[in-house]
Amino acid sequence: MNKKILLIGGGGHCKSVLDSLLELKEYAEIGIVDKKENLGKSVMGVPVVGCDDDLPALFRDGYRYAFVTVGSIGNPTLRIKLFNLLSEIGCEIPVIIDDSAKVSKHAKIEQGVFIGKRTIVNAGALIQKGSIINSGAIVEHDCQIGTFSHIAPGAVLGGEVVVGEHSHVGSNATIKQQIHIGSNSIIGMGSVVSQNIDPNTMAYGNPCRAVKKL
Ligand code: JB3
Repeated sequence: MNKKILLIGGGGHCKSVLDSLLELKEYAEIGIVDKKENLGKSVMGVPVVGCDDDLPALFRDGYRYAFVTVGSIGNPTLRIKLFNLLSEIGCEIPVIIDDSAKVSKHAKIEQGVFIGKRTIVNAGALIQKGSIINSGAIVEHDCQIGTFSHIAPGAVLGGEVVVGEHSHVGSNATIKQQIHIGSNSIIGMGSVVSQNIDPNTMAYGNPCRAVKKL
């Protein structure tokens, strides 16, 4: 085991990912990349080894793997920018799945996806690149989660739900089977969604209703 990995962003979401990663024992060395002012600090005992400008040099130093650990609550722009930067440098961007998650062998999980503690991802689901399935979320059979979306803690998606790219489903929201949530949309926490939600829409409540265009 001589694999080295960088986690990009050393805040709250990094702690969630790091906790899973440390349990997996897959990497010999872990380093964090954050803003310049955080150089020399550490997160859960893991050092901040550089900032974004240092990424090419760190790659040459043997950090061949990297993972975006900046989270997103409704705006994934920074996650996307950092993911693209890692791809340009040539870093291998893995999938990180907490060992308490139950992910079907018949689900497809693309690169850069984080699947947190006590989640369920059932057969036939497709989780596209850069998405976050956060602690305790349930993504039922045949769901599709678009790129860089975030299914927040405890959200429940019934079978064949489709979430477009760059969208956010808030904590404890419940989405009825076969519902489509458009791209770039935000579903407020605790919402109960039984009708399709358009792209670029913020919606919340029970029943969930569109409240503004984004
Ligand atoms: O709700 C949950 C369970 N998790 C939330 C997660 C999904 O999103 C969490 O509670 C937060 O709301 C949020 O986590 P995140 O993105 O880690 O936010 P924060 O705790 O504010 O930490 C952001 C970190 O990214 C800080 O350490 C910043 O210095 C760092 N950062 C900001 N911009 C950056 C950049 N790091 C790098 N490498 N490059 C940047 O451009």
